Amino acid sequence: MEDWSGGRSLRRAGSEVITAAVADVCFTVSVTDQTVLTTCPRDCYDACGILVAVRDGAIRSVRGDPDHPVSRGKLCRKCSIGYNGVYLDAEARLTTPLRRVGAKGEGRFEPVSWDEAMAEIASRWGAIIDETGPDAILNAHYTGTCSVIAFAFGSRFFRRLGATEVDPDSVCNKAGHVALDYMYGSSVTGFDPRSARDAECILVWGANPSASAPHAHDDWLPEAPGSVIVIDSIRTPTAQQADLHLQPFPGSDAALAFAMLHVIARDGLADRELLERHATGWDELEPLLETCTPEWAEPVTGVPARLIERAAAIYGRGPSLLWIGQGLQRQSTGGNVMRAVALLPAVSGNLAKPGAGFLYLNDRLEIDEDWLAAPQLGDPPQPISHMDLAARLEDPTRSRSLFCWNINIAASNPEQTRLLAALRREDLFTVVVDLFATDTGDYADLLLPAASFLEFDDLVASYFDLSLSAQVKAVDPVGEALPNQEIFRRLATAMGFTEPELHAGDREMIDAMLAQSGVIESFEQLAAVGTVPLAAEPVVQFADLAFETASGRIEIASAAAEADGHPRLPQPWSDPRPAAGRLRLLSPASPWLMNDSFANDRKITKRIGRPSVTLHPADAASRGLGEGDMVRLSNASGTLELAVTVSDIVPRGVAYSPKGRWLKREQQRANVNVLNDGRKADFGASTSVHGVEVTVERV
Ligand SMILES: Nc1nc2c(c(=O)[nH]1)N[C@H]1C(S)=C(S)[C@@H](COP(=O)(O)OP(=O)(O)OC[C@H]3O[C@@H](n4cnc5c(=O)[nH]c(N)nc54)[C@H](O)[C@@H]3O)O[C@H]1N2
Ligand SMILES: Nc1nc2c(c(=O)[nH]1)N[C@H]1C(S)=C(S)[C@@H](COP(=O)(O)OP(=O)(O)OC[C@H]3O[C@@H](n4cnc5c(=O)[nH]c(N)nc54)[C@H](O)[C@@H]3O)O[C@H]1N2
Ligand code: SF4
Ligand SMILES: [Mo]
Repeated sequence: MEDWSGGRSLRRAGSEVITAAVADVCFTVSVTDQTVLTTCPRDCYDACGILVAVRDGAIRSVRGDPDHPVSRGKLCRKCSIGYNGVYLDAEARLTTPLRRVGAKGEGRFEPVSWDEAMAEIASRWGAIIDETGPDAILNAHYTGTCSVIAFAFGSRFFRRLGATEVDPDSVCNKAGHVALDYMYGSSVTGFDPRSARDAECILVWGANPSASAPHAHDDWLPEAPGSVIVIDSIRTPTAQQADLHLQPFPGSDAALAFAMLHVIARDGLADRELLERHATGWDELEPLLETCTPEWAEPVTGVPARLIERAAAIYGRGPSLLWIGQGLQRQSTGGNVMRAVALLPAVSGNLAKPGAGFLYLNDRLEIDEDWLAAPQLGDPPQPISHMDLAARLEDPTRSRSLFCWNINIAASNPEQTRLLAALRREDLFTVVVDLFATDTGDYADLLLPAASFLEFDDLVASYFDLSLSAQVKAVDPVGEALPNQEIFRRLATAMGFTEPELHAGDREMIDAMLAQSGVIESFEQLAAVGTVPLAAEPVVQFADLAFETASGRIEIASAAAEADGHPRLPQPWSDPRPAAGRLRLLSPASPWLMNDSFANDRKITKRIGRPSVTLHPADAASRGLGEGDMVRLSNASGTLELAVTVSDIVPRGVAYSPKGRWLKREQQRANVNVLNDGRKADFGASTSVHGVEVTVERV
């Protein structure tokens, strides 16, 4: 990932003969094909460069751009199959607007025209606004696509409408954002991955790049000169490949962080000058560290004291990068965990110098957020959390319509049984926009076809690398499908909203953003190279040691957190272990799925096989279970039957079953979220899905 710009020539649609074998897909690009350079806009760290071979207006193949610094000619296993499979399958894609004719959930529809669909929405919403107010319309969305316009344009529309937003990040990573905001004043100003060249150590904490950032796993980490430490409750492939793996019990990471800080302070590795001049609260924190010895942490976290000593010594010496995963904070005290882990760079001085810093997510493209969001269009009502969505949808006085786009709540949200029951409400006017007929779509009154990223122009800003890329239209949208933003422009017209912000064209917006960013002059130039770095040289995180907190310093002690009802300082907490007979259930990213996308791809379905749960050999043995046995996972929210895999990649007391399966393709018409009670994390009303506990018994 070192070389971003060197040697990249400007390329345009060309002709070449290339054969590439990726996963189990083989492509042959013929001389008559036109190739289009574009970018994967999914919710993924990698933001791969893509080459699309097009012949006679149809896509022949979608593969990695060999010249792209991240993808290097290779897409991940899921996209190399899915983008050549279900994404191009006109039978699987939605091709026309649909109106429900069957019962809710049944998935029977008839085609209607876009004009009819828009008129129906405008008329239903007009009545709701008159009778109840626009806040009874719920806007649920997330990151189906992360390309800038397709992601952001809807927010302009819903702001004008006055709808209630379901806080998108609350289903994913909100607790972490809130925690890092308290301490550093920003959660999206991460390290520049290119600075790995100056790092003696990369610590990956609660992220699993082998699934969620495949190219970071394949290339970036192995090529980094420093040692790699992974702290993950599961021995993931990234943990297996690391120099050192610490395997704490889920939810015990704050205690582990405190023990590492104990070693760092004890061994003279604390950066007292930085703490004195640029942080608040070190004097309050240091006494808390005294009793948090590695010997104290060993039984609390399950990590041997000697490994804590080693990890703290290597990380503390530095320079070190700390990658803080999103999986880490999906715990009931996930906000506290994030604050505790985020102490490491501040206390050890692994900040503001080459090869040092931390990363949660990067959002470094300089575009005018106010211009993009257009706050002048109206003050939206108080958002609600995805954790409260099922309850809100149960209440007909507070929810009369639901508009879901860029998200498949039936598969990804908590309280699955309760949510589906609420979606069955005849009086809940439901509109779903997607590429496919998802489970959520089956409950829609109107189901609208979205164009895929291969079918329109946009911009993509990686949330890992400091880069900007072009999403370039390769072919016309399938059938009558439309990009999200065009759907919102048509809705604005149907609602009689005339504000120019709601009718801005894609090209106008792309040009404005490129001008604001100052990164490159024109979309043509960007499209020709695919991806450009935001800066020529690796950027040093927080180089000026200025922080956007109230004090302008790193707030180890946070008055803002205290005002929100949290402890002033991060605490050396750890969750109680599950009660006897229960296991902690982790349901993180699958390497074969993108959240719940691709679960309808034929080849991928074959690859992932039947749904399974991985148990530690001791937990399997104590229940008399062996490989392949069927078990029932249960708790107060629901039950799920799964096939057992026995492996010590999970610690004793932990069960692993990845997320993302489609309910309607499962025998039980449920997925792992049927077990998720939607309990909130301590910060940001955010998900604590990795805190779910279950009993496991033979079927
Ligand atoms: N048990 C469990 N549940 C989880 C998680 C977990 O770890 N465990 N993780 C949570 C997390 S981190 C997240 S982010 C959520 C994600 O959950 P979702 O947001 O539901 O997942 P995605 O598959 O990314 O995207 C949703 C839908 O967007 C559609 N889509 C793609 N492109 C477009 C487009 O251009 N326009 C429109 N309108 N639709 C498009 C896709 O086809 C897909 O159906 O799930 C959460 N749920
Ligand atoms: N293939 C694929 N890639 C994806 C996604 C996908 O679904 N599939 N989803 C995308 C999205 S929306 C997101 S948010 C990111 C998420 O990407 P990640 O940040 O990698 O998050 P997760 O996959 O949820 O979990 C990462 C790891 O956290 C570990 N973990 C869980 N609880 C704890 C704990 O308490 N302590 C410690 N130390 N470890 C813990 C899990 O074992 C898991 O290996 O990935 C993105 N990329
Ligand atoms: S999902 Fe990630 S790894 Fe896969 S093609 Fe897209 S950017 Fe690359
Ligand atoms: Mo996510």
